[in-house]
Amino acid sequence: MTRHLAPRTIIILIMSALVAAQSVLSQLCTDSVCHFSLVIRRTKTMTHTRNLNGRRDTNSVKLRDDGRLELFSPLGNPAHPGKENVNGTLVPMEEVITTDGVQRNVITVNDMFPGPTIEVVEGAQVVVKVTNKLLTEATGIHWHGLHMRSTPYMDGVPYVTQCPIMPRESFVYRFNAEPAGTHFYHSHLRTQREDGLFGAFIVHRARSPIVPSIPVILHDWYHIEATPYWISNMFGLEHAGDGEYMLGAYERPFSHDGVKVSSRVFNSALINGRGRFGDNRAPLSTFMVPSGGHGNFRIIHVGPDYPFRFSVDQHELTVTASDGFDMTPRRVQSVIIYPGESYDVRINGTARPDLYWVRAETLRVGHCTKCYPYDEVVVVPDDVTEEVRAILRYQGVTADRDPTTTKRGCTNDNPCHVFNCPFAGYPEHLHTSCINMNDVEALALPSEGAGQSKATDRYAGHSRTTEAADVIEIFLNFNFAIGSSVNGRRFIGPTAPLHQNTTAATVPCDEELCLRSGCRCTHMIDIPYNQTIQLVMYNTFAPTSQTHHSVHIHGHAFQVVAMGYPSYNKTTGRYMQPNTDVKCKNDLWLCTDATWRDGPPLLNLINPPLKDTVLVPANGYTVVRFRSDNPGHWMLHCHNDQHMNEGMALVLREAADRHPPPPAGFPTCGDFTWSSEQYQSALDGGGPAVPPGPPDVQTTCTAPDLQVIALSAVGGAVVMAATLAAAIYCAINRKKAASPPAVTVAADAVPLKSNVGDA
Ligand SMILES: [Cu+2]
Repeated sequence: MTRHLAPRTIIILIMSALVAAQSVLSQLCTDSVCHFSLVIRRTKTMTHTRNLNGRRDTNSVKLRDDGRLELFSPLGNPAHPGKENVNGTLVPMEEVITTDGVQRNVITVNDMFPGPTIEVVEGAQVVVKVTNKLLTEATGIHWHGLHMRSTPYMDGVPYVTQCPIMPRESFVYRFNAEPAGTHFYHSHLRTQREDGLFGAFIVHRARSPIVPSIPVILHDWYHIEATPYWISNMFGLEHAGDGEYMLGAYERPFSHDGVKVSSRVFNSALINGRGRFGDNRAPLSTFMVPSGGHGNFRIIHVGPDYPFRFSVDQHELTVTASDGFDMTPRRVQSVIIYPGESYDVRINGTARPDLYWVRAETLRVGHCTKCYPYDEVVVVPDDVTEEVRAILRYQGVTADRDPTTTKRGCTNDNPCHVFNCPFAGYPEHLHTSCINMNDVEALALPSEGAGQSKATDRYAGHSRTTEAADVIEIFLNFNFAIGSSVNGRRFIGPTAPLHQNTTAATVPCDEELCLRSGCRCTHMIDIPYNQTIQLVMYNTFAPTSQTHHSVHIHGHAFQVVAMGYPSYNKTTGRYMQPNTDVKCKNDLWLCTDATWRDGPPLLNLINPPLKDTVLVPANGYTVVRFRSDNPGHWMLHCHNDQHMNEGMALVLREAADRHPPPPAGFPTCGDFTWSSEQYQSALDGGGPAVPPGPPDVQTTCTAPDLQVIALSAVGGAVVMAATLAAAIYCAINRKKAASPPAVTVAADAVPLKSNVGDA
């Protein structure tokens, strides 16, 4: 019988004896059933609301040169009663969502940015009522890193696991808090996460004391909201040329390995919702650490695009876990974190009591002067800095100023170590070495069985064998062959949750077409129950493999059993030749069918690290394993927002015959259409008596998908051909549509031959 305890949710501002964070509100619940309420709405940054004569008065806020915030109103003069005392009035920075000091619209959760941290104990039943108070947008919250065992329809992916939550509606999520560790929640509806719909979700290990910790939420930040950004770039992508907010080819940032970091115009970044644009004096987040003590930081990258290298001046980081899973601690100077990942790090207060810079820098070292082909890129170092800072303050230090610290140097005698590099190493002269995820060992803990995904062959030893009876190996190509895609398929999301089994809600993949020339479809891969699934996620075959990806799986964690890197020039750190372990079986460009060239590489099956989001290096590959013991529809996608939305995603339909049905009354949704006969029957007063028939013949062709993609792909040279192809496509479909049975023309399985996209 379910225990219905009175909710005893404790609202606390994290102010432990050990460590304190800036303005991150935590909701800690240690009960077996925990209730939370999240209210989603939009607001504007750099505004302040005050009570004035019994009414709420909202004004813009100006950032002064000294970093303080003052109210501002163009109406602030004696001619406007009630506004006389607006201009120049100082307001506490805690009462303002400042982001980077530039005003724009954002999404808040419970009026907070980032949203409140949810903290529960492993095994608790978590009940979250999400209320959508957005004006016109639907939403849905994904619980990133939680496995939703037995409740896959609670995974929070609109149109995949549930209907979107419409404006004014609420939806109650109810699920088990498992596994323990650092996770987060965020909108999974298109680009909504970028605008602020996120927060940390901490699951404390059962039967262990709750150790105070601080979420450190990283976010690359843009001065244009996600929707207009997306419209602009979709316009660019679909009409040849780059979007308004995309960098031109010669402006794009590159990392040491000669791989492009991003195509987005970098504005700024935020740590727990705060940063600075340029050299302005916007308030920054501050973390406190006791001298001689330590702080436990839970770093989460919720942002859409740029990876960050996180460090604290003059301090070592001890990395203890990633994506919630403990690993053998490693002491490093910095950790690189990609969108969707989390890292737990301990920082010891061993330096002189003072203020120190906390830094999250992008991987930019320069830009390209020869940008194509990707294996011949020439990168020229530049002094463009892309970073966000926060402040580490030793307890007792009261100085009200910025830190003046610098990073410690890396020398031959005292080299630096970087955790989770996307490449094999740094240029020699930097005296910096990489610890890659395949160098990492999981830390076995007594409660491993409960908290960590039921790992496979965990103590079986290193192996080259994938022939075991229950290992199913699936090769997945992430190399941008036709833009953001997996195995030559750009994902088209369904129009109704998959458990509804609405045939018309998905666009089937034309396998022959997808293999031959690429396609757009609702890409689903069936995996049987209770097998070891080995995913080989490869990103090879230049010239298209020009970016690293961070791939996230829902419903599982996986073991990272192997990673393969390209070859590098040791002096410069530059990429030279792609890894050749994976061999294409068909078209080299698309490579929708692949295998191992000489059998699988050495797989670490002894103590591989567990993660739910992992790097797939450019011109290399990553091999992961999980046990298919959690029936459901699970997204697998790149956590770069643009890549995902362009189609670098698929659904794993795991144990299709064992999906638990959603509870009675679970919302349903989907497309609606009706026929002329039904319409006539309605006019005649017959109403719904006529059974639903086929919809009307569609006479307007929807071929632009074909046309615009071809246009964007290769530019003007094929404009005429593409236009002609589209015309033929329309003509054929009109002819088809004119003959019974009538069909709608869907944008299905459109042939693609493009290298558009990326970002
Ligand atoms: Cu990606």
